[in-house]
Amino acid sequence: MTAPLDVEASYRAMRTIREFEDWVATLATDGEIAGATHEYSGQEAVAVGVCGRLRADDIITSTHRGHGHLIAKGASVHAMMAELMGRATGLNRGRGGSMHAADLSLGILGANGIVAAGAPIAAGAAWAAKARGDAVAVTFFGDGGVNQGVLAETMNLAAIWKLPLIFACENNGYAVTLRSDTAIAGSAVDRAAAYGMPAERVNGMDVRSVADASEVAVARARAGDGPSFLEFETYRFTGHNTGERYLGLSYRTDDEITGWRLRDPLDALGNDLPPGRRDEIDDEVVHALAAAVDAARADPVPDPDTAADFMYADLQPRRGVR
Ligand SMILES: Cc1ncc(C[n+]2csc(CCOP(=O)(O)OP(=O)(O)O)c2C)c(N)n1
Ligand SMILES: [Mg+2]
Repeated sequence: MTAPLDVEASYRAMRTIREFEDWVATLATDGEIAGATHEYSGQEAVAVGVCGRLRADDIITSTHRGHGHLIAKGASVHAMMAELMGRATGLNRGRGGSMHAADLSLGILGANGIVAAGAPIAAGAAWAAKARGDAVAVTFFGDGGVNQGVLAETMNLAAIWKLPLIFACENNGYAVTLRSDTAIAGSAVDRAAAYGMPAERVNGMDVRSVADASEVAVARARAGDGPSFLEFETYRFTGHNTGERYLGLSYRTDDEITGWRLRDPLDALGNDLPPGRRDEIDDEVVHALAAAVDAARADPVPDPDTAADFMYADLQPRRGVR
């Protein structure tokens, strides 16, 4: 038996991610966020379902499409927005931006601009966690990450070392414009199963299904029984990044997008809330995000004289060197 879902908290978290991404699109369009940014809208049930089954001391590694993972793991929306807007108050003092945002105090070992590169980092964190106690690690990656060699290497090590690691594959159907069903030979879950770990395909538009599958995988990892692989079937409602809206690409049909929008994870769960409660939460989230954006706008940018600060960690003196 899996634990019941906290419907209100899960809906609030998903709504917060959606509102954050709507702001990101606006701010990127207006030039208040520099460059293109990858939105997570449509995939909220995955981040919230997985992270809702983690403890504060558990670890995640994220991707280039990372805002949802970070918010679901508890990152401050003000500090994230400030980070994206290059402010000194940002999660990483405005130096990382969307694809390098991290908060080690929350077990967030970072978004990552390199496809699947979070996997070996999570494996190392899982190895350390196993040596210290019973924390677990989750690595998020997309269908594009499935074909990266580093993922195969990491799955092998995780299985052979019985690491407390969950491979959370978000199959949103595309790697940029490349359809996953034309790119992945065989299937992602069959590949994972070949390493001797449980591997399952899960409805990634339904937060309950995600949470239930995650709970089982987390319990297995915490008990010392090793890694699991979960392939979440999901969809990104917007383009590969905020720049795609100007490109007029036709790799997805309107019918396809509309069909997936009918499965919006916020509607699926929002309908379970008592009458009127959904509107109240929506209002609260809208106000909270507007306040976060206002605060970030008012925050200072880093002093140019500090541009070279924080480039290197303070190293321990080398042994034998005085
Ligand atoms: C190793 C590597 N190869 C190529 C890229 C360029 N790139 C950035 S995102 C992306 C697509 C990733 O697709 P997927 O893993 O399915 O994630 P999604 O964008 O769908 O969330 C690619 C090819 C990269 N960042 N890293
Ligand atoms: Mg993808």
